[in-house]
Amino acid sequence: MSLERLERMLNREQFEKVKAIDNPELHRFLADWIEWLEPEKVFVCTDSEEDEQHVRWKALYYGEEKMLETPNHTVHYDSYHDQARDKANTAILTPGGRKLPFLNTKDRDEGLREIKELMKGIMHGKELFICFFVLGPRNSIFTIPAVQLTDSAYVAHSEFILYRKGYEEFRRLGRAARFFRFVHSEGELDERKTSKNLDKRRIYIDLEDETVYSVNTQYGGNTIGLKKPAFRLTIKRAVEEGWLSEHMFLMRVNGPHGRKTYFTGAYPSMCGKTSTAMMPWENIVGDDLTFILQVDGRARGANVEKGVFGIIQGVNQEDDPIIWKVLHSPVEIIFSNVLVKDGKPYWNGMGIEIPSDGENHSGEWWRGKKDEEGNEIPPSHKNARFTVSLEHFPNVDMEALESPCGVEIGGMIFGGRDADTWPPVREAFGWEHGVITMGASLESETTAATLGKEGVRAFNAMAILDFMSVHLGDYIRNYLDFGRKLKRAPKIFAVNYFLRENGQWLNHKLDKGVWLKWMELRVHNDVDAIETPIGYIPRYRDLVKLFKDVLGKDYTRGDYEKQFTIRVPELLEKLDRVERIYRETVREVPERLFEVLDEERKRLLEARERYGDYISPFALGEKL
Ligand code: SPV
Ligand code: MN
Repeated sequence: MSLERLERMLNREQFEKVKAIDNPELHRFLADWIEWLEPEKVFVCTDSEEDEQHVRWKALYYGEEKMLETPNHTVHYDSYHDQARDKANTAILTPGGRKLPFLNTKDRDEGLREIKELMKGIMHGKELFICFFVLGPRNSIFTIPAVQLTDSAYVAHSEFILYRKGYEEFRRLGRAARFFRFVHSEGELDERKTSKNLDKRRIYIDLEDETVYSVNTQYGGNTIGLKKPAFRLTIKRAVEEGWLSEHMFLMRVNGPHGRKTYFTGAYPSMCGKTSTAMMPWENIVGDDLTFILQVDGRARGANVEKGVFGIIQGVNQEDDPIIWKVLHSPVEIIFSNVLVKDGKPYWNGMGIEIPSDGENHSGEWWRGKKDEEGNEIPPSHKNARFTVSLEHFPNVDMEALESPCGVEIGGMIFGGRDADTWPPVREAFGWEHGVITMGASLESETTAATLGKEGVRAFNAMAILDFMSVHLGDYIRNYLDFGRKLKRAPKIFAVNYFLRENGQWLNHKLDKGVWLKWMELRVHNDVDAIETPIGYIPRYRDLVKLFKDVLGKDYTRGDYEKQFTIRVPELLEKLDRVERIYRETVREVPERLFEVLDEERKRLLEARERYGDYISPFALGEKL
């Protein structure tokens, strides 16, 4: 039945491609949506280079991307008001609109009705791309197949860069495929080829059918189905099935004598996640999303993706030599929302002179140009990005990237943007302590990665709150259970790159390279540490050596003392804030969470009795 409908709607060549997949459920889904969206034509992407090339060309042909001077480089613009994830118009569809803490939910029936209405006939005159990808390495314990429908060749193009092709995987799995579905339309476009009807922008996540709908937007975080839309679906599956789907990078830190130790790291957007994973002397596996499964009592991780949709602001030759080099080589890259002048891309904080006019996310741009609210428009948007495959990075760990069993995780890091509370690095006493006082207690100042005010301290458990799709209490319970099942749990660490004093940063951008090396040593118990009320911190002498070895820098006692002072009043206030959130807003959480927070509070109060409000690491047993 569905096949007959598809045969009517597709040309012979495209029809043969979908027919070759033995999956009636897929056929029904495609037939229903093609009928509904009413595209002028349909293109089905197999895994062939030719089909990928078709998509690349269509992005140029339809004007969603423009060529830059360097071969294989293109630029894409999103509407001036479509530069980040739209949290307000993103909703999880739940039966009866059941409320869940921190989540934007909407009644499922109503949401489906609304989104279908918005999408009826929306692809008139347009080409619909049907693409098949997988999350995780192909044919692995991590693999989840997914099909994307989109009328944006830019979105499809981005996905070819970011995900492993999945057409053959669909053919191999046939009826057994439990696949995700993504339906996207950029809607009507203006003369700049950017989405016009932003008032009708919606991103609705249907957990029941494992389908995400996205409409009247182009910004990647709203539209690239396998990225953040899929993330909501995988979090739900992970909690149901007892594994972890995390907003984490995955990287290799190189220890002494060729030792390889893998770390994951969860940080809210724009808090140093990509730049940590890109430390030039370490090796990247992934920069955004990691699946973690338990195999033989060990936590094993894999990158969900195979490319980077990274923030370009501040990328400069000195601090990010690898990204810089990749961005200046003729490999396939989509730049988005940057300034372009004479075919060259420019961005804020690139460390070289930027032209005083050109084209950017606001259209024709000149220095001093103001937006409707009278704010000066910078050369590039703060959330401007680059999209590139990881294979082009000289420091990628390809073996780990493609390993069907992932890699064993030695340490897990949680980090936020915090001006005054957490020290630059510390280690948890154990899994529970780390999950609760570091992951589940994460707070971070808001950034330009989402629409809305910046610089506001906000609770952001596991840096995942923007993407949460289940009750936070269930998510934390699953986390705690996951650790209990492990014979050897990864060590948990917390970092903070953003400590400030009188508006000045206390750390340099590259100091994180030292924290990573210290954490690597701690995973193998190669150095000891100072026990504090909030976990273990590094000894001064170990950091002196690491600063010298890693950065060639002298690390002063004064810097160490300032950075690693235990700030008891701020830490107690934070504990109170976090506890209040769990008691009053989240409510149903494992009791253990409150016990662990209480234990931490007791330790802090006792320490204050003895040492006062601000405790120097030297007072806690650090000797020269
Ligand atoms: C993030 O904001 O966390 C990103 C980019 O990784 S987005 O795709 O917008 O989510
Ligand atoms: Mn992210």
